[in-house]
Amino acid sequence: MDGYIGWPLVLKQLSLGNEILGIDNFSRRKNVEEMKSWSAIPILSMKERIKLLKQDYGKKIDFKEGDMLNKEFINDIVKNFQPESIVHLAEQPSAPFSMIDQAHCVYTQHNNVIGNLNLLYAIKNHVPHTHLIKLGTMGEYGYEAGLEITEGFFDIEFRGKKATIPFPRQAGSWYHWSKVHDSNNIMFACKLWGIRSTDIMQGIVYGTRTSEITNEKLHTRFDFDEAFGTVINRFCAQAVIGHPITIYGEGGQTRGFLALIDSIQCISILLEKPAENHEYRVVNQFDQQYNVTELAKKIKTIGDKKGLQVDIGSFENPRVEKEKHYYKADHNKLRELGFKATREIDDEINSMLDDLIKYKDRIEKKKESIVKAIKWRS
Ligand code: USQ
Repeated sequence: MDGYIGWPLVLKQLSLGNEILGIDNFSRRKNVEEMKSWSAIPILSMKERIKLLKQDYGKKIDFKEGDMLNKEFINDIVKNFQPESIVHLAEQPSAPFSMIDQAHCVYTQHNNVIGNLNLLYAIKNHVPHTHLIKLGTMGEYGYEAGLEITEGFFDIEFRGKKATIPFPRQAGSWYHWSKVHDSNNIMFACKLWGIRSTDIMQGIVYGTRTSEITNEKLHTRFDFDEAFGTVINRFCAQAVIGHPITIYGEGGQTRGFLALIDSIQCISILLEKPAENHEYRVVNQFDQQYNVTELAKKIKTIGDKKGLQVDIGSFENPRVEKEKHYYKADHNKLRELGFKATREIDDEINSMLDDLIKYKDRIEKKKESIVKAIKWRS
């Protein structure tokens, strides 16, 4: 509940009148510290956050510190709270972090895959009808095949036989593979035990604001270091301190993107409209697609108008990836369930830059964390 998406999701769900039990082991704060960085926008401690929420929501909000790797902890929580839905965001989310070395690779896959298995068993044992919403990633499909990407499954005719099978996964980092392993495990658990789950293939989320973030105390974290800052957020932080925008290689890498407020909207829709009993449902969750150079140019145009004098740089690509590729992915299911994007990317970049300018000093102080050159092949 302490992460970039978890916190604003809790705010949204409380505002809708739902009762929430949040858990976290604070690994995100620790791992960002390991990168010698911090959230550009200051955030309260969990103790302060809960105190604040209790003023408005009383017993509707509770929090327990604990680790998904502790199977007794997760079993007890699920058994005692008897949740109607579980949103599982508790994973190590950074591809570069997982590529640092063997220890970071193993930490990421152990944390993500075993934590997810512990949760699946807790659901099977105590709340078999609960709807599990699990955050996966568009990166599970990968960007190599040069084919259109469907939502989870596709129809195939092979040697005279027809079948519907999972869309091939070709992830590009140890982190992205951990999400593939999770997806396979969830799909199998749905078949084996008849539990129900929505596996979200989410694109890259950006932004600082949601409707419920109405004052500084309610801000969510905002990372910009090489491991935990994702591309638009990072580029905006760079623009604010006059650091050249770090385009890797040719800059033709294309991804699906979604504003933070719309990511929260999508998860809220999925909570309201759960998968059927026994169903393993996959949704592709993003709004628009852009390549990295298009994003840098947008940020330059908007930043220059604010007098930031944004410089677009070209950096040797530390990753192993295609720098130019075909990209077309279906993303119809959430729209069919009622999702409508509420933000234009230019407006969001504009408000993000305004929010970050206030914390320019904090970004400056940790600017060494922007380029750490975590080489994926070394
Ligand atoms: N990139 C740059 N310069 C930078 C940072 C990134 O050119 O300074 C490029 C990367 O080379 C890459 C693209 O931008 O081609 C996206 O990088 P990213 O760090 O924003 O995103 P990624 O590593 O794919 O991972 C992020 C989140 C992850 C989520 C995923 C969604 O960290 O949790 O699963 O986005 S997706 O990319 O759709 O798989």
